[in-house]
Amino acid sequence: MSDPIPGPVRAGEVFHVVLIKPTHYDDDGYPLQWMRSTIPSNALACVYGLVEDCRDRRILGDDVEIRATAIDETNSRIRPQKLIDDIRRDGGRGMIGLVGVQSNQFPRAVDLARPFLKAGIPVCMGGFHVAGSLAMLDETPPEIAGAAEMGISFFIGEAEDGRFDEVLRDAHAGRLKPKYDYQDKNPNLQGSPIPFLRRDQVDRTYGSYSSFDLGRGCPYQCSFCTIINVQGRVSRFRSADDLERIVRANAAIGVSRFFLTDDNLARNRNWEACFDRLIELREKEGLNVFLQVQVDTLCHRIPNFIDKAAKAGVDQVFVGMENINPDNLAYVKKNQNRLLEYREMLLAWKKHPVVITAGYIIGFPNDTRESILHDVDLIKRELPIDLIYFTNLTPLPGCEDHQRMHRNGEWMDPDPNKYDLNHRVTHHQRMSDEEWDQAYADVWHRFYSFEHMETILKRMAALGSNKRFTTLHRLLWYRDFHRLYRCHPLEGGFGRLKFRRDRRSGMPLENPLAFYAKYAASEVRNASSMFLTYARLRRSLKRVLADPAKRSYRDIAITPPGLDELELGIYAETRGTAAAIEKRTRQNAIIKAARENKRPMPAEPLAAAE
Ligand code: B12
Ligand code: SF4
Repeated sequence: MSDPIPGPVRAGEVFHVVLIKPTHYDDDGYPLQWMRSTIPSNALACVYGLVEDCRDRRILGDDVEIRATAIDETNSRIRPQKLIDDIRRDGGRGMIGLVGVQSNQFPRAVDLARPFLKAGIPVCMGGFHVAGSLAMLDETPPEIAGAAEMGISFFIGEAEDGRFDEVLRDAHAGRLKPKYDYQDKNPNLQGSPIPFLRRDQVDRTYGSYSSFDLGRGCPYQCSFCTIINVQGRVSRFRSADDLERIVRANAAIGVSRFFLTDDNLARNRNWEACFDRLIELREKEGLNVFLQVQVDTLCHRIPNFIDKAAKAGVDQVFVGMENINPDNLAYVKKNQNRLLEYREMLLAWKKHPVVITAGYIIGFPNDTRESILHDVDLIKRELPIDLIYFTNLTPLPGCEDHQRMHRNGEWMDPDPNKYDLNHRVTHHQRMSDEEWDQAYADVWHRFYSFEHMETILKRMAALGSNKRFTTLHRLLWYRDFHRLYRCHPLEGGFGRLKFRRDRRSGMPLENPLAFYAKYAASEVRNASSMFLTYARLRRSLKRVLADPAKRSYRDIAITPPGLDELELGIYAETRGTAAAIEKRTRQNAIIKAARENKRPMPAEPLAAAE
C-alpha cells in the first residue's frame, strides 16, 4: 500500500481504511488523471484528518491498529487488486471510503467499488451526488438505487462530531449500515480534527499545494447551487486557533501554500481573527503562508478585508462573478452580485499583487451566442480580471434548478459523468445544442487570445505586481487545458495518465496498438502545442517588461471608476441594468458630495452580512 499512516502502536490486528477520491471519465471513457494534478482534494484532507483522529483515539480498541491510506485518483492510479492483496496480507480486515463523490465522479466511484465488494471488503461512499440527490428528489434516482443494491453504503452529511467513529466501528464489526443519514444535523467545525494531507500527497499536486476549509454552509439561495441543500444555510466556521494548528501541522512537513475551499471567505465571521493570526505568525515566526481564496463580489465593502487578506498571504483570488447581465443573475437568484460594484471590488484587490480569477456562467435563458461573445468582449475591455473560468449553466443534482426540471419532466442528460459544468446537459430556449456548444468553445478562445493575454500582462506590469510567473503560468493553463484536453483548467494537470484497462464499464477494451498509438500521438501533439503557447507568452512578457513606459500603461479596466462610469459598456450594453443604474445614480450623488467634502465614502451596511 502506498502511504499508510505509521500508527502509534503496532498492535495485534490491523484495520485498513483506504480513502479514495475518485476522478471522472473523459469523453473516451478513461479516468481523467495526471502525474501532477492542479488542486488537492479538500474532502480527502478532511476525511483523512478524521481517520487520523480516530486512530489516535484508538476507537477500535487498544489492540487494533487503524492504518489509513489516502489516494487522490486525479494524480494516482488505483489498482484495486493490489489494494485487496495488501489488505489480505495484513489479515483481511478493512474498508474502502469513496470520498467527496460529486455527480460527475459517481459512475467512476461505482466502477471502483465493484472489485472491493466482490472481494468482501465493505465500501462506504460520501459526497455531494448522493447527499444532494436524496435531499432534493422525491424518489431515489436509479443510479443510486443500483449502487445501493450492489452493497455500497452511503454516508449523507458531514462526518465531523465523532460520526466517522460510528462508520469505522460498524465496518470493523462487519455491520456497515446501508445509509448513515446526518443531513439535518450539521456539525460545529470549531475544534474539529483538522484537514490534513501527507507530504507525499501534496507533492502530487503541481506547485505542492495543500487544502483546508475554514467554514461551510451559505445563507444565500442561488438556484444552481447544491451547497445550501447539502451543507445547509447556516454558516459554521473553524476558529483562528484551528487555523494555527493547520498552518503549524503543514509547516512541520514543509507545506506553506494552500487552496482554501470556502465558497466565500468574506462571509466567515472569524475572517479578521484568522487573518490577524496569519499576519502574526508571518511577522513573529517567519511562518509565511500563501493562500488561494474564494470571495464574493461584495467583499470590498468590509473594512480592511482586502488589505488584511493581502497581508496575511492571499495572492490568488477566485470571485464568483457568474455573469454581467443583472437579468441572468436574477434568474438564478444571485441578486447579491451587484454588477455596478464589480469594478470597484476588482480594483480594490488590484491595489495588491494578486491574480484574480472570475467564475463566469453561460447558457442563461436570455443568452444567445452573439450576446455571450459580446459580453466577453466587454469583460476583456472593462474589467481587470486576469483569468476567467467559464462554465455551462448546469442543473447539478442537489440544486433547485435540478429539482424543478426533474419535476417538470424537462430533459437533462441521464449520464452523471457529464455533470462537470464543462458539458452541456440541457437544451436551451434560444440556442440550438450546436450553437450553445459552439458558444462555449468560442468563449475560451475569445478571452484567451494572445492579444488579450498581452493586455493582461501589461496591466500587471502597470500596476507594479510581482506576480509575473504566476500570471503567465495560469494564462497558459487556462488557455490550453480546455483547448487541448477539453477539460476545465482546474481539472487539468501535468503529464496525462491513461490506462487501457481502466476504461469505463460497458465500453470496449481498445486494441493495445491503436490505444498506445493514439495516446502517444495526442500527448506529443498537446505537449508541443503547450510549449508553443508558453514560448509565445514568454516573448509577450519579455516585451511588456522591457517597455520603459510600462508603468504608465492605462486602459479602462485599470482606471478607477469616475463620474462617467455609467457610460461604460458593461452598464450601457447589458440587460436588466436600468433599475440598478437608477439606484447607483442616487448613490453617485452621495459619493460626489462626500468626495467634495473630502470625507471618506460612507460605507453602505453590508447586505451580505448575516
Ligand atoms: C472548493 C471546491 C472546488 C475546488 C477544489 C475541489 C477540491 N478538489 O477540493 C475546485 C474549484 C477545483 C472545484 C472543482 C470542481 N467542482 Co467543486 N467545489 C468546491 C467546494 C466549494 C468545496 C469542496 C469542499 O472541500 N467541501 C468540504 C468537504 C469536506 O465536504 P464534502 O466533500 O461534502 O465531505 C464531507 C462529507 O460529504 C463527508 N464525506 C465525504 N466523503 C466521505 C466518505 C466517507 C467514507 C464518509 C464516511 C464521509 C464522507 O465527510 C466530509 C467531511 O464532513 C464545493 C462546495 C462545498 N461547499 O462543499 C464545490 C462542489 C463540490 N464542486 C462541484 C463541482 C460540480 C465541481 C466541478 C465539477 C466543477 C468545475 N468544473 O469547476 C469541479 C470538479 C473538480 C474535482 N475533481 O473535484 C459541485 C458538486 C455538485 C455535484 N452534485 O456534483 C459543488 C458541490 C459546488 C456546486 N456547484 O454546487 N471545486
Ligand atoms: S453564494 Fe455561492 S455558496 Fe451561496 S448559494 Fe450562491 S453559489 Fe451557493
